[in-house]
Amino acid sequence: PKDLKSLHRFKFERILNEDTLTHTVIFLGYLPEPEEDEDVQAIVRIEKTAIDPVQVPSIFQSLSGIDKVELEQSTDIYTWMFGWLGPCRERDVKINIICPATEVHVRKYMRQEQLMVRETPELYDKIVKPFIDGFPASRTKWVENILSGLSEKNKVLVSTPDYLILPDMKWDRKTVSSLYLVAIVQDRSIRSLRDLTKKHLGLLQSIRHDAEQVVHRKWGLGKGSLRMYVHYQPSYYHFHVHIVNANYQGLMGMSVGQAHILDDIISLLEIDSDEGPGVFQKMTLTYGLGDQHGLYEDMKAALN
Ligand code: M7G
Repeated sequence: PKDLKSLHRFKFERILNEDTLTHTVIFLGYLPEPEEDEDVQAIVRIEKTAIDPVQVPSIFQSLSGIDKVELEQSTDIYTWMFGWLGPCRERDVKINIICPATEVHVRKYMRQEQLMVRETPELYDKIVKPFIDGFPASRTKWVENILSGLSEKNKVLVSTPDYLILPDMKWDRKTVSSLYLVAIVQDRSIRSLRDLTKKHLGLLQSIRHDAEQVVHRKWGLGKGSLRMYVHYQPSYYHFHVHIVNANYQGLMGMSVGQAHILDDIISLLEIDSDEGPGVFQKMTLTYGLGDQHGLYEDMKAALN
């Protein structure tokens, strides 16, 4: 099949595979073959092409190439929506807008060189803790808006006095294979993984349990279908857990060093001693830092 006419003769049978990360779908079906009487089996892999930087100015720069949008959510400085590039089409693009964007946002989204750093408890006290304490409350306003019911209220899936579970902004709320939820805790004193102690075991176990229950109830996902993790360093220093479909692999935020699996965190706290500082206050945490990250210069200097 080399032209549109022969493509139109494709008889679809079933989907062999789909991958939301690479934007591909693979069909099994049948196509006519000139020499054969009957149609023959055919595999068709369709991949959405990458956004071409040369085309970007004409289609996207003024955003005028976008024909239609459907607003998904708008909260604080974050808005996300779906866009169509023409009539009679599947929705083409997901559009995330940060406005007004701070310098921290600009730096976060820039291409960056990574440096692996080892954060000892001493470096945490000297460099990282003051950095975290220096963040203005406005940075996590979106979190406060969710916790107080000001935004995304109708999307909350689990609500307890200790935490909420709701769809992450990264998810389209439709494609189960890329399911992405986030659990946000009420306790503002847990700024990051570093603050977790044995006393938080119940909270973490309960988040794990509720996440499993809700995805089973709502989407029929069984045991073992979720990958739950905590970022260190996170972008937002208000404790939250990423809850992702186990089959949705290779995401940006899944790197070794950055994503700490919730089950391991729970296990480490379970075997931790009851006396003195806990394991996360004592351990050296190693992670990659982008050269635009606010900690980069100080942590780099500390390497030498
Ligand atoms: P993180 O580990 O602090 O940073 O995770 P990351 O963005 O580098 O992963 C914060 C998580 O919260 C991310 O998965 C975001 O997609 C998600 N998130 C961020 N904002 C601003 C919102 C929001 O307004 N609503 C929802 N539902 N999720 C958000």
